[in-house]
Amino acid sequence: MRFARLATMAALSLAWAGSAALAAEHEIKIKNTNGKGKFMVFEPEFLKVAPGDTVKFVIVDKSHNAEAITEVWPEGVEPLKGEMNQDAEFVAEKPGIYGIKCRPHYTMGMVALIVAGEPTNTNKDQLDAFKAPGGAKKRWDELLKQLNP
Ligand SMILES: [Cu+2]
Repeated sequence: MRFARLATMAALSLAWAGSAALAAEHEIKIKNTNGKGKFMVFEPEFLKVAPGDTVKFVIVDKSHNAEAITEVWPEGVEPLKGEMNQDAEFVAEKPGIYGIKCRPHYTMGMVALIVAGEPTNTNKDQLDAFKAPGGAKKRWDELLKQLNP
């Protein structure tokens, strides 16, 4: 009994060390077009990651940036604030839903949604309260459909 418990704890700590070591890096491209009639896009615009993973934004076309939609951003995680025409990255340290926008094209719908871990036990209340501005609403709603297929 006692041995079994020790073994379980050892297995758990190994699993924890393993997941930290395996933190992945994801890439989202920042582009003028996806080549399929959609303009001012993050590609991909919806991404599932594991907590602790790094998400990197890569400038393909100029006149864009990537930054946090602070209304939809897990508490305690430093909001992303990429400069114009600069690659940027953040670590999705906590499970939750991370909203991303391009500042100049926000109201044109240049947004992305990143989900770290299980979305149901996180900042979903933020998401429910959030209203995407102007022309961003249509694409935001499309992203939400991917969140709750
Ligand atoms: Cu943009």
